[in-house]
Amino acid sequence: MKTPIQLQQQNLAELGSRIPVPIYNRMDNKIGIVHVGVGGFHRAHQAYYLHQLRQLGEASNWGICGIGLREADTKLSDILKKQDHLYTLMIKHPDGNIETEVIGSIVDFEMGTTNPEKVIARIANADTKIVSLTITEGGYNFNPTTGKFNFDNPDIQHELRHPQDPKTIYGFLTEALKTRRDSGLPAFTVMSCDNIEHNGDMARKMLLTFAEAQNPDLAKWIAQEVCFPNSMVDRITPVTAKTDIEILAQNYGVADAWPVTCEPFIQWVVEDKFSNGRPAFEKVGVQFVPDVGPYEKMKLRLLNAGHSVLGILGAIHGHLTINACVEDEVFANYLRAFLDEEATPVLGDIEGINLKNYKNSLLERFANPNIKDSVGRICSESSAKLPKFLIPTIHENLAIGRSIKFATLVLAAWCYYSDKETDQNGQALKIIDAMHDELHHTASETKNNPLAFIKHESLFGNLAKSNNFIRIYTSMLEELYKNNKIDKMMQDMI
Ligand code: CS2
Repeated sequence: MKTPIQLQQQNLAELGSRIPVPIYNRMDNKIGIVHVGVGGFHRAHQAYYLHQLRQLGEASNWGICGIGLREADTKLSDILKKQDHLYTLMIKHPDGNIETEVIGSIVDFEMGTTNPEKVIARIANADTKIVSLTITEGGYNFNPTTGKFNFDNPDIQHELRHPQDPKTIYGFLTEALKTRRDSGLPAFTVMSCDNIEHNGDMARKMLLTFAEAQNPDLAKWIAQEVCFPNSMVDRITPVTAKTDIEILAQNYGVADAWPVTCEPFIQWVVEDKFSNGRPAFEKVGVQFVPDVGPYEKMKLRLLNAGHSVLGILGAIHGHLTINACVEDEVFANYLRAFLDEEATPVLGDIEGINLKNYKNSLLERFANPNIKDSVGRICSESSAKLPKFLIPTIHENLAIGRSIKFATLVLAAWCYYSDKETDQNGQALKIIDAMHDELHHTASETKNNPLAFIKHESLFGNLAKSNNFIRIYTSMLEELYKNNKIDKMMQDMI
């Protein structure tokens, strides 16, 4: 066993005999991209693409400065600072092989909670050409049913009154854009990389709504000067486990406090609309297209919704990982039935893509036994995910009188899960959701009122008013509350 070497810039040469390390000079890197919301996904995706580009000797003006806007980001910020912003990517293949590589494209990190002025200055700096976002589906501050900006959010209220003390992405972007406009600098591109349909359009609409309320003149300038490309991003990135840190230290001799693990598959499809230039990402496999809409819809309604189907049903059955779900024939067949009979018919035309192959590849990716993507990660923040991934499929099928049963069982199971907070064997479930308390409260009224849970219009729209939906949903709830086993119910439907 090798004694692990601390991951740090000064040790890169030595580490290079153990695993691949950056061969470019990180120190001469200008910061061209400010990325808000650095989690595992950003580090496995955009930062990895950029790292590959730099390995080719390109993109020296496009270093990344990470930004954290939540207290919870402090841990990663501290770890990255100690490691000179280096981290290891562990790409886990289905055959057990792990490709490891030190990634060097992130070169700085700032916390908006403690250093808001520094963050504003960094975004307003002339070198910054792109501000990219992975702030999660819930971070856009809109009501998923009405699509309206949520002005009730106290942080939004605060920054409207105190533009110089921003809290959310909207406050930081407007303050930095104002500084740029006032000093005659060009705007930057706002590039959303979240799993939201028309993510760029959504970011634009929300930012303009906020800016109009804060400074209508500035809003006009933003509308003219800032581009918001839509994009589809894809790479399954499970939560890093303690064992990953141990494997890296023991088998590769690298001491990294927070490596990132991911699957081999990677995809990024982006609209080529940038206000102030961009790296030549096409050289490392990024697809630039005029309209990303069909790709986004396909990915959200098949992959992400597929995850949620396995996640919620798997959670109450007692499966712990996504691969355990698809190894279970009932779950695999059920997923296939949902994808074929409900998700696909309302996708519309996806030109140039063979959907059958795409769905086959999803099942293979979900089955990767080596990444052990937890059902808990998939179910976390379901209140932000299901209205974007799954519920639109129900609405669209209802409108044309097609099957809704496979998706509806997921909503009934979500109610049961939110009420009981245990699986069907009585094991406690750890539920992570910004709406946890409200969901638990309404779900626990189900016994007296079977429609209590789906009354949240902001999540379910008007499903509670559709007789067709109510009939299927309530009979499923009844079975679940009689403690009929979920796998038996699924088996009977396929
Ligand atoms: C997952 C996504 O969070 C979820 O529910 O579906 O994180 C998914 O793994 C990624 O979007 C894959 O690109």
